Amino acid sequence: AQSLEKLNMCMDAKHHKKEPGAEGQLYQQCAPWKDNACCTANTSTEAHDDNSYLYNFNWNHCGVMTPKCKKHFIQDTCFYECSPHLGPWIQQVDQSWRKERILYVPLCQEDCHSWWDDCKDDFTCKQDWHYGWDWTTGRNRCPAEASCRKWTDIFPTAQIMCEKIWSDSYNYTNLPKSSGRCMQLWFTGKNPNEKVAEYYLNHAP
Ligand code: FOL
Repeated sequence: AQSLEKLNMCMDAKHHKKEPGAEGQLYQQCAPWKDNACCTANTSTEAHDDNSYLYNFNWNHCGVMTPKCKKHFIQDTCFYECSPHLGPWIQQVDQSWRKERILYVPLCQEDCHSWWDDCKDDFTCKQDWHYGWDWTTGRNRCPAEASCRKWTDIFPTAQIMCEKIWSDSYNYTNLPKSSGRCMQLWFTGKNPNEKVAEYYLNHAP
């Protein structure tokens, strides 16, 4: 039972619900999770807002992020906040803003590559977006020692971006969506990640 619970649970983090469940409506890109979600409708709306209160995070820290790039960060936010099937990858952490995090979630290759492809003409100043920002204005700015550079200077490959941007939340894989053995940020219809979580729960490392 202890293990079965991992197939349908929410992490103990900043905005997650205690237990997953249906939400009548979730906003735009978060809508695929509406039948079973760890995010509230409010969180799903905020996920789409440039000046969101979720983390006060500023995507436009090196000039305005292009819409085609931003849509992947919105999708990542929906995935992170709404997914009820991350149990196999949830770890305890000692952080001021959350008690649990995800670590090494196997990400489908298409989702990682399309994310990097759509962002590769953008700019950023840091590889790890979890740590080391200047928060003196209340929103993250590049610290003095980190100047804005081309995306590809900071993230030479899709793998480096997907793994490093959220300090190893994701594990890069060569697995296609069709394998059923990787997690999808983008889907329509029934959530395909439930079966993937079930697979990894029964094939624990
Ligand atoms: N998406 C995914 N896939 N995994 C995540 O872990 C994740 N996390 C966030 C958003 N999307 C995610 C949350 N992002 C800070 C920075 C980013 C952030 C949350 C918090 C922040 O306050 N950083 C401080 C250090 C805070 C601390 O650890 O005490 C900093 O130094 O910049």
